[in-house]
Amino acid sequence: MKFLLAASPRLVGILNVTPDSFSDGGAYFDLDAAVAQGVRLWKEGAHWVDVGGESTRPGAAPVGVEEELARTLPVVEGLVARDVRVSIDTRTPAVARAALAAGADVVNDVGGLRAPGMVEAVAEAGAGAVIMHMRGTPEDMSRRTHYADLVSDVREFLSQRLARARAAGIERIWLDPGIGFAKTAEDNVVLLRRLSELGDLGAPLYVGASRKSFIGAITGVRDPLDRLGGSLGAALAAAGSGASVLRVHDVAATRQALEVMMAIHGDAR
Ligand code: HH2
Repeated sequence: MKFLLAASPRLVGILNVTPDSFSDGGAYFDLDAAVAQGVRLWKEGAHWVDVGGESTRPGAAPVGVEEELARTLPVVEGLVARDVRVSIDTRTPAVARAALAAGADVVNDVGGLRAPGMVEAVAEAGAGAVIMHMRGTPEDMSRRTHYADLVSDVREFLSQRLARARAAGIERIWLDPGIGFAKTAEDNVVLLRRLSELGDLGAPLYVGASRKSFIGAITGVRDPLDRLGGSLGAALAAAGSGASVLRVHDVAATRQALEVMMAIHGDAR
């Protein structure tokens, strides 16, 4: 494997304000606990704290707009008031608009900005966007894992959504292959192995592999909270294949792993 790293990837710290997220569900389902965790991730070196109010684990049912707003908006406000840079993890334009009005910097949309009005909400606010590949919705995506050609499908989707976002005037865009979204465990491994093939689409790459179930499938570790080692392995592999942003639960540990990797393989060596 050949590494050439111009710069260390930026880290996004995950903050799920949900009762049911697959690894941190319930832990920050309280305003004070959520804001404290967001500040902690920021101090550990996150470039953004990604606030989400809807679990997107396989099979998860959608949350209503009012509920998603009630969960996320006070947390976004609390973090912005503490000078934390925030991204909002949502598929819902009304939630995106409210979070951006409250000072969020980026919309992270696992739906790839497909909801009517989402592209406009991001463009009008002058915000950045993460466009992720998924098929269907979290509720039905586990049944939509049959691809004629996985990497081509992901490339085609991302490049079409990128063109649409650029045409609307969105300038800061990251592209995400959607690890764990309508993919088998093997698909996730293939996408990470071939990540560099997405590097010429015209926008930097964003990868979220932290604690996901393919790590359990590889290692046999069942509890997501015990998957730090596997998550670091995935983070380093993604960094070595050109990812510019890594979305992680464990910011301090990932930063430490990247510092060592950069000292060995970075182009400043
Ligand atoms: N993964 C999750 C949520 N949002 N956003 C992007 N851009 N990329 C990802 O891979 C991604 C994401 C799912 O992980 P998590 O937030 O930890 O769990 P849950 O969806 O159960 O809240």
